[in-house]
Formats: sequence, structure tokens, C-alpha cells
Amino acid sequence: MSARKILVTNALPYANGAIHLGHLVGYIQADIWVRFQKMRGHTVHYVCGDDTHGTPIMINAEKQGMTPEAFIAKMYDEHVADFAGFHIGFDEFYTTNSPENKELASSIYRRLKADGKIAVKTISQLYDPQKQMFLPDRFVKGECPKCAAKDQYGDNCEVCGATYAPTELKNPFSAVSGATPELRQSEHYFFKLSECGDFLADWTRQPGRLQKEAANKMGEWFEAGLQDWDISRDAPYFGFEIPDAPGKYFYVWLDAPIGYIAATKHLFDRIGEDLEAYWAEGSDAELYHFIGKDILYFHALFWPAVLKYSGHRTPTAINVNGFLTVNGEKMSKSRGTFITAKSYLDVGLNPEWLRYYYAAKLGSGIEDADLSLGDFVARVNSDLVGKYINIASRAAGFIQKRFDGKLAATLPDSPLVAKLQAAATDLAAGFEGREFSRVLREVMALTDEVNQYVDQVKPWELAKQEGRDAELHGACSLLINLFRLLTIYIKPVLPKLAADVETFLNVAPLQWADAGTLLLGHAIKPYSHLMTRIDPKQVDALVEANKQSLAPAAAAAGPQIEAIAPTINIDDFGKIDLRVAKIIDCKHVEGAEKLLQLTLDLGDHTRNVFSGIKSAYKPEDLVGRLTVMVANLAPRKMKFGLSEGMVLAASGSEPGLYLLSPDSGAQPGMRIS
Ligand code: B3M
Ligand code: ZN
Repeated sequence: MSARKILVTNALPYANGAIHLGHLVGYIQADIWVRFQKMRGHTVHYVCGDDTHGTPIMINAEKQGMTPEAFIAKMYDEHVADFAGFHIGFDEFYTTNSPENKELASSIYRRLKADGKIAVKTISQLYDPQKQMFLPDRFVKGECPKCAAKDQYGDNCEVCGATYAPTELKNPFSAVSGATPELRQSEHYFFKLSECGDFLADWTRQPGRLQKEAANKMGEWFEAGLQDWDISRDAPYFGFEIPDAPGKYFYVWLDAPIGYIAATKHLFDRIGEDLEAYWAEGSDAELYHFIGKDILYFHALFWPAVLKYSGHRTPTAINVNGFLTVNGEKMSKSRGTFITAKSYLDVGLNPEWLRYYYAAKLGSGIEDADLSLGDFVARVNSDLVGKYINIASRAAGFIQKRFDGKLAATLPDSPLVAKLQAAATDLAAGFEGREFSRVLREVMALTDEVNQYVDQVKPWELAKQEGRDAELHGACSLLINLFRLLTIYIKPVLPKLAADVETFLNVAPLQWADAGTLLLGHAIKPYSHLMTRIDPKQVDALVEANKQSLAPAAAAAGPQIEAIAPTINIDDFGKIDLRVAKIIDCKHVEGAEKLLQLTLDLGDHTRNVFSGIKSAYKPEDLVGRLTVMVANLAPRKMKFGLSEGMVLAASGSEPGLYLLSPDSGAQPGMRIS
């Protein structure tokens, strides 16, 4: 098999937040695939880096009283530590805020412009007069134009699901300063994606380019028609200024994927590899981007077109992974399942337990993966400790104590050697195709067969019987060899464990081809414990830590107090009829991520109200409580039914929603004034 030249990237994590277990699905998947390819002897470069530009980072840095550069430097160190903690073996983890990326973004822009792919258009956008900055959609808030729900983002309503332009919001306000935004015009620079349809249609049709689900999604986007892409943002903006366009900056998503090239350049300058051999048009190297399904649009439309029309090669394939759910639900801060990578490591959980569990869930498709915490404990303890480690622990002691640490020169006849060696081909195909769940199922089936041999041959019985040392030596040497073969097959998933086994076996780092050989008459090292079982209490501690871990962070950073709304007079206030209401029933709303359905008792009648407080409350915890509602709000027809009022809850800049409760003694129907 000829050695391949392979470049692999993962999505560049925003330098705006901690790495969480959801992020790790894609990183662990790519890392397993890279490790497998390196075991096969291919030349593989694995690059990534922090995605550092844009308004959110600029605003967050300001909130923390830091320069953006200092803010992203701190986040960089945290991300590097998190990935190292999970054995994500990047050859280069760089940053988009780098001189290489600045130079590359400018030169790519210039080539697109020379190719006539850049247009300048004047657009209207909401502007914050107080902060003197244009506001991205997510930084404008207001009342939903469809259902009048308050405090909705500028692009979609979380209560009724409507999507709209920020200019359609009622009573809009800047999420940065609270000021009322003004509509202003500004020149923007566009990449003419609308002229790239034929190339992109052909590019996506190439076999192996995209998974089926991704290709179908592309079809929908082609159907909808490709729109030119606004690649500029006005000052103030943390990013790279566009050449010959003072005050105009590259939109973060223009220079982010160019960060893949910049990270490659930074690595290749260090190791003396040729950048053009991997990134120039006509390159024979393979290029794979591993990404989450939420950023497919950028990677399967904008990015290949930008590469193509700036004289670069295009990706060989885009490998998309689904999202993570925990215990069957979206990760949730209130349930403590929005778990950061650091908190997983801090409670002492072995990162390879998670690597194994994710791999056992991952196939080549884009399905979401569920981390069922109970199953996680059971599966890791059963598969890794109960089955795989068990083989070595049953044999190693006898080799050490009875045979001076030396394996037998010949092995007893057993079909298992041939079977496990023959599995290498099919398992390699499984790893190549990212069918990790199938690979591990097959490896565990082989492990079961080896354990059946252990139960048949019973080394511990043989050891007690006179004159059966040769049999004991042969059986234990066979088991150690079978254990070595299994280790080769799970090494991409469990690199640290495999390294410990290599030390125990006293062998050089195992490569895939080593499955064709055996250890005969070979001296091994004393066996030491290779992996402990998961203690369920550690997982409980992890969930608890994540319920609390967000509160101290908020306390440390200090909640940001929202600006007081514009002044009203007492008559305005008098129009609002606030009442004490008793929650007499409360249910989840099928298909709504944020809503609970409340039945409220107002003394002489009941009301049906939908409320966006699901993230903070379980229905069973609310029944029987008194709360405060706006009783004379016009009923709202929503996606899930008619909502006859609104309950009041407090919220701030940090996560958390707090339902208002009147003092004890108040009765349903009482008016509040
Ligand atoms: N930072 C979004 C994300 O973290 C973005 C990826 C950039 S990859 C060039 O999912
Ligand atoms: Zn709405």
C-alpha cells in the first residue's frame, strides 16, 4: 500500500468559551481517524487552532476589562490544556489572529478581487449610537414581530420560532448598551457566491465529497439559490482590516477557514514541509475537514468557492458530525449536563473512558450521539476493564512469576491467532470509513472469544497442577499475544492505554502492520494496573460540578446589570394588571425546547399560559406554587396553542431564570400594585 499524504483539520473553536463535551465529539472522531492513518504509515498532518475574531469576542473582552488579544491568549491556553487532556494529538494548534493568517487572508482577497469575485454594495443595518458600532443580528433584541415575545434575538424568536430581520423587531434595543438602534447605511464587500453555483454543484457531486445527509442539505441550498456573501464588517471590529478599505474588516468567517492554511504554514515552516504541496491547485495530497453539522454551509459552499477562485485546491471531503445529547436531551446548564472538558478532567474521570464511549457511538453519518451517563459507566467498566484488560490480568502474573517474564517460544494451536490477525483488514476498512462503532463492536466480539478461551483453559487451575507448566506457559503466552493484537485495534481510540500496554509488552510503538507478527520467546515487563473502573459517584460529582461551576464563574465575572428601560408614567404602569396566580398544573410542550404549559388559578377562573422557563424548572417543581402574572395581556396565538397571559421571571446577563413568587398569605386573584 503506497503511503498517502493527508492533511486533516478540525473546526477552529471560538476563543469565546470553554471546550465542552459537545465540542469533543468532532475532535475525538478526527483524532481517532488521524491516529489510525498514522499507524498505517501514512504522512498525516493534523492542524487546528482558535478562531479569534468577531464581535462576540470583542464585546466579551471589553466586559472582562481585557484587550481582545489578552482575552484570546487566556482562552488559547485553556483550549490547549483541554485538548491535551483528552489526547487530541494536533500536530499544530494555532490561532487565526496570526501574521500568517493576516497575510493569507489579504492575498486570497486580492486574488478574488482580481478574479472579479468581489462586489461592493451599500446595505442598511442597525447601528448602536451609544457604542458607535453596527450590531450583528444576535446583538439586537426586542419583541418578536410575530408573537410579541419580549427579549428575543434579532434573527429568530425562541418562543414561537419565527425568523425575521433585526429591523422587524418591535421596540428593538442594543444588547450591548441598551440604546435604541438606528438604521444606517454602509458600504459592504461581498463575495459573489451567486456566480459559483456551477462549480459548487459539480464539486459537491464528486463521490466521497460529502455524506449523504450533507449532500441532501446542499441540494436544498442550491434550490433556494446562492446569495452573495457579505464578507466585511465595519469598525470597531476585532479582526483583519481589508486591504485598501480603511475601517472595513474581514468578517470572521472569511478569515477563519483560511486559518487552516495559516496553521499548516506555521507547522510546515517549523518542520520544513512544502505548503504548496498541500494547498496549491492540483495538489495530490488529501485534505479532510472534520466539522459539526451547524457549520456545513460555510464549509461546503463559501470555503470551496473561496479556495477555487483564489487558485487553491479544494477539500477532498468534508466529514460532518452530529451534536451531542446527554441522557437523551440537549446539554442543559440547569441539569448540570452542559459539561465542560475541564470539569470532566477535574473530577478525575479518565479521558479515554469518554473517547471509548464516543467511538462506540460514532458512525460515518451525521446522527447525533447520546452520552447516556448510566450507560457510559456500565459500558466502559464492562468492555474495557471487564473484558479487554481482564485478558492481560489473567495471564501476565504467571508469565512474570513462573516463567521469569518470558513468553513461550511457541504458542499452542488456536484458531484465535489467525482469526484476530485476519480481522486487521476489515477493522482497517472500518476505521478508514469512520465506522468506529462497528469497529469496536467487532473488537469486543473478538475480546469475548478470547475470554471464552480464558474460561476454558483456566490458567489459575493449570497453575495449581503438577507437570502442566508448559501448558500454562503456552496458554498465557497465547493470551498475551491475543491481548497485543486487540491493543493494536483499539490504539487509535485509547492511545495512552495502548502506550502503557507497549511498555508492559516491552515493544516499540505498535503499528497496524504489527498485527501480522507475534511475540515469541519475548521478555515482557511486570504487569501494572492498566485501567481502573469508573465509580458512578465520580459522574454524579461531574454533573453537580457543572450545575455549580457556572454559578461561581458568573459570580467571579459579576453579573452585568441591564440598562433601565425608558421612563414611563404612573398611568402607563396602571394599565398593567398584575395578579397573584396559583400554578395548578404544569406540563412540557411536545416539540418546544424552551416552553412549559402552565394552568393558572386566578381565584375565579383559570388561564392557560405558555412560558419560556423550561431551562430553569421541572414541571413537577412548579405545581402548587404562587406566582405573578400579567392578567390583561392580549391572548397570543402561538405555535402550540393560545397563551392567555404571561408569568413574570427575573433574569440577568448570566444563565438562570427566577420565577417571581408573592409573599406567603397572598391569594390567587389578588391584584398587585
Ligand atoms: N469557530 C464555529 C464553531 O466553533 C467556528 C468554526 C470555524 S472553522 C473554520 O463551530
Ligand atoms: Zn415569536
